[in-house]
Amino acid sequence: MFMRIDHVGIACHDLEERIAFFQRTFDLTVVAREINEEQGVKEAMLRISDGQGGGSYIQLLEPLGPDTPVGKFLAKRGEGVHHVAFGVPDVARALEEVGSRGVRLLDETPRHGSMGSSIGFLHPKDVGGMLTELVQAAEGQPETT
Ligand code: MC0
Repeated sequence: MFMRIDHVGIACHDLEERIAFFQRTFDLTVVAREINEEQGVKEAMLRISDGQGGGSYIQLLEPLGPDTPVGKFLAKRGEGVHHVAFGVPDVARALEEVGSRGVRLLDETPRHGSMGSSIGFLHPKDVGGMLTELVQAAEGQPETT
């Protein structure tokens, strides 16, 4: 079902500060920035690789407010890894399959994610404590070719 790790999402208080850290420390480059109102985040994608199975990224996430998933996470746990996202060929089908195997879906149907992708989240309590995202890359993105 999983093709690759699409991205690791990292929660931070100050997006610009965290981007600068990843750029100067790991020589990563920002390839996309977005405000996703539905998810309550301002985010940046930093490319790690364009491997044969598709790209992989670090996703830096700053909450748009305290009453958002990332805002609540920061208040409770502080900065750090917020979720891991796996690339799948068909996110609607993957959600249906995983749901049928007993994992609670936070999204019954796919939502809009970074860089035009379609995404769905799985409940962390059903995945060993790891908030898990499934990602289907947008048409035309290297991930789907
Ligand atoms: C909460 N929990 C986590 C967690 N957030 N565990 C691991 N990783 C996380 N990130 C744990 C809590 O500690 C708690 O455990 C239990 O899950 C329920 O959490 P809660 O605090 O009672 O509930 P909420 O209201 O904070 O909701 C948590 C939940 C929510 C994961 C359901 O954040 C959610 O629906 N997330 C999916 C959407 C999302 O995260 N969007 C932002 C990224 P205990 O043991 O205390 O019961 S958007 C994004 O990333 C997009 C742009 C993209 O990739 O393209």
